[in-house]
Amino acid sequence: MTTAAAPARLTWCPGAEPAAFTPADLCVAVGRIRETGYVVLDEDSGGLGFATGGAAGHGGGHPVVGVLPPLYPERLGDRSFCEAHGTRFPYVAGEMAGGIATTAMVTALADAGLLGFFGAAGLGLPSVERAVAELRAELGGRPNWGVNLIHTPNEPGLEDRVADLLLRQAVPRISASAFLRLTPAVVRCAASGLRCDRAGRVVRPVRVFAKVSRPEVAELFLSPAPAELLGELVRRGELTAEEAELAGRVPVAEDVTVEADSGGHTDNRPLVALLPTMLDLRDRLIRRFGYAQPVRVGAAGGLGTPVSVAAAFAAGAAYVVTGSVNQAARESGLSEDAKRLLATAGIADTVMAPAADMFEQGVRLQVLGRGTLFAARAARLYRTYRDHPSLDAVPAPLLDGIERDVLGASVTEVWARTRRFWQDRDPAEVARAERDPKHRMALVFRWYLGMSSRWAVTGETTRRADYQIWCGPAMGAFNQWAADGFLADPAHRSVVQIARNLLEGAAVVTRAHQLRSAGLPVPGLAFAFPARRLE
Ligand code: FMN
Repeated sequence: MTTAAAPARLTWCPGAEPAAFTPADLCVAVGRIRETGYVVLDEDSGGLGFATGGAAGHGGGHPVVGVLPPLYPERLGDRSFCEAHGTRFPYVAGEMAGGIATTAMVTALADAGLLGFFGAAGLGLPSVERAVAELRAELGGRPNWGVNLIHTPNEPGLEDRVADLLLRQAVPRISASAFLRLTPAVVRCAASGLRCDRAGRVVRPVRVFAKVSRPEVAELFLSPAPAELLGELVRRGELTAEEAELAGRVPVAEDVTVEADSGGHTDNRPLVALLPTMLDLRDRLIRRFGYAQPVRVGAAGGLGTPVSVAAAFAAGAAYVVTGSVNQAARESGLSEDAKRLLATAGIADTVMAPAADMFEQGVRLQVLGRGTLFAARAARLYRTYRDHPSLDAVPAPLLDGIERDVLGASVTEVWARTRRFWQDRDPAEVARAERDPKHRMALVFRWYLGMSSRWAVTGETTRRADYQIWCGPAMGAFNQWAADGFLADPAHRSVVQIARNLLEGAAVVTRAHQLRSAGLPVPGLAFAFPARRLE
């Protein structure tokens, strides 16, 4: 009878560097993410250590109890994300309204293998047209760039015109946001150009990303478009029968970004609670509809440090989306003066304030609360609007205070300016305001909300106390993390260096966690990744 020889045990011998056994040495070793790593045993002490380099074999040296393959930032998310969008990294810089996410930002991201969305919301159609033309000239047929299509229930015509423009100009990625229901415009974006390849797979030349914070809205985007909407678009000649048929087999969006507590519009939900709920919903809908292609859920909201980004990937995010932190980048459209205010934000320096676009409904959004009085002043306007039927009905002392402390002008002057603006943009608004004094009050107060964003963009320092700067807790977290490294200098804050550092750091944090869960004495400091210049 023969017995098989026991396989020789794997051992590791040091090269230039010894294995790391102490907490201090482990802090350094976790950074070697691109090398194969060995969890090794010190037979004398029984302690576990971590080694890279050297030589693994079957001779002397430390016994190897585990092998960790190289860990690349490129691979932290769902592999299909990079394939679908032609990116190197599973990373998106979200749109920022009013052109704060500039064309320069989108181009820099695309050149670095990332994906960015131009911030079209709040801009008139001619400005969006110019931006799209510029991006097309710069980025041509590349897939990794896009533009925001924001739901504008108060201006449905605008949503249709922006959708028309994006499709006409073959913008490859469209980020649909603020939708509470599907509209013909967003379904048309999702279904236009659908065709079948030889293997019978549905091919999408234009891909819609959906940004959602509620399961009921996520479900709409994770399901095929409703037959009635598709039928209507075919009848109108905006989709072919084949496109509509194919749209019935795929979800409206194959990339759904779950937005937790973020800058701007937000439901303030914590990512760790929201993301698993949405991942579960996605899985159930994949089973229900039997999709052949991957459907990805990405994470947004609160991501401003390597640890947060690592946590999002560890929780199953296919990709990550940042927003607030990119406002501090060199390429952001925000004024230098406002960027300096942002740089002082701590984790608790954000507040909720009335939103210009849904002021009348009492919708609020998250803004910077430090160094500006915008939130308190806007709240005063909202309370006044809610409690009075017209400007004439507002008691004189209250109205005087609003004119002096908030508007910085009389309501008569503001109405004259507002009237001129709406006369150009949508005369029906003027007609309505002249019939309905409560609506007139809303338009006057919304002037302040609109201008306060503009002042922050142009750097109108006389109105610094009125700056409206959308910002979530990610910014304070970023400021604290960035204070000690390469990104401490505002000149180093390019959107690409921010992204690359968040991803590189997330990979290091992931490695630190791998080692900790393998039983090594990894200290807390190993999870701290100081930013550096990354090529
Ligand atoms: N999201 C949109 O869908 N449309 C917008 O127009 C828009 N504008 C934004 C403007 C600013 C200044 C900021 C900070 C965010 C904006 N967002 C907008 C949200 C971002 O695209 C992103 O989803 C969000 O900021 C991510 O969360 P974070 O702020 O915690 O990083």
